[in-house]
Amino acid sequence: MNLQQTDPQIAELIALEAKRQESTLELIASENHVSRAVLAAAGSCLTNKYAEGYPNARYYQACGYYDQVETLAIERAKQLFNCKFANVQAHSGANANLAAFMALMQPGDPFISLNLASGGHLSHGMKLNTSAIFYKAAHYELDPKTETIDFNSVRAKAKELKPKMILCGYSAYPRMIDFAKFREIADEVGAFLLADIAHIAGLVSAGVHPSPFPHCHVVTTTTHKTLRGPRGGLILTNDEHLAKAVNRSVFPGSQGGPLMHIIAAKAVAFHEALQPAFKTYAQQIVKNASALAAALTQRGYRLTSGGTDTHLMLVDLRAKSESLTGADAANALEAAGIIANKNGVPNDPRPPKFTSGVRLGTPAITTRGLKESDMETVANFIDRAMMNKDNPDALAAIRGEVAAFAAKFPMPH
Ligand code: DSN
Repeated sequence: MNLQQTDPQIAELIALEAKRQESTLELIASENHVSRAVLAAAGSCLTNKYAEGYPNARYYQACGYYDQVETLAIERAKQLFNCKFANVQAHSGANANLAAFMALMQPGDPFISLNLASGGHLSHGMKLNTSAIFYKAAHYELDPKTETIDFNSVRAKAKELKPKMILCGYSAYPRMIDFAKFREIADEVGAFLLADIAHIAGLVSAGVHPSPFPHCHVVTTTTHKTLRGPRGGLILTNDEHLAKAVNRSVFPGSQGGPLMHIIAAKAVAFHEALQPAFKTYAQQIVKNASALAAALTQRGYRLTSGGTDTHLMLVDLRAKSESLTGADAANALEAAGIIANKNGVPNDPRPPKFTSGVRLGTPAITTRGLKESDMETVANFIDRAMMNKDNPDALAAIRGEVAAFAAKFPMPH
């Protein structure tokens, strides 16, 4: 029996969600639209089996095809990121970070990172997360003027705290990361350097953002953001000893059976990312972000750090309207068919529930085929929606225009 016959309620909800995705413009910087090939692998019979262990060393029988699938995923990941070792089993970015922490540190060891409020991630030492519960988290800062990484602050914190690990890589940081500079500081204090490239992985693999290798000891990422694969994690290194520690930290350290259907889908996504077309795609993501940033600036919005080098931008709404919160803006945008998330800006006086900013990203709309010339239209929708946040009729009218515009850009096949 198919899904429609077995469970019409869930089938209907999935169909509605597909319609929602098609008729809106997805600007959440961490989301994307995967290919049918990735969807097929993720929805395959590989979900049926346990394959605890690693290729050719499993704890269950009949893993022959799973060994081949995982080996393909590993080999493709290594080729894509030009490194020697890959673990493709991490269920998510947070799990990948947990395993990397376990491989690089002992419980109680100190590390430094950028805090969540300045653009970091909750798995980088947010007080309620395992990263802060089991390790000693401290934070370096952004330069208040440039709103970019303050390397004086990184060096000062590193010298003061002698961390076991320095973490770079962020969730809401629009500029390129200077991995070499981080490594210089890590070496000065004898720390490991961990990069979480979850947001920029697709850009890195396409050579549009500098690689964390050879500078970083370990690199973690998700596979579903700019990399355009299934929801999941990935851990990379060039160091054989660390690779073994990472493997142990993933299984049996922090996970049980791998999600083999998702690992197959990761392999498919890596294959797609190795094709020349993906490089063009990644370049277009950045061109679109830059064009959208310029169009918003022209309309009176302030972007933190003055713009973007990547796929995302952080809009500080206060320059346009002192009373417009990130929450208001994101709600108005959703009503107008533009999907984005509220986001704190550096030193945001408003709490995370409201914030003074929204984060916008171009990976998903670029997958749908939007180009720089379309960014004026997108900026116009965004501006009109936010300026009409209290006018439901205006928002409904914009929603209709957005749906008609989105219909011109089909989902990937
Ligand atoms: N939730 C992701 C993001 O939106 O950046 C990070 O895990």
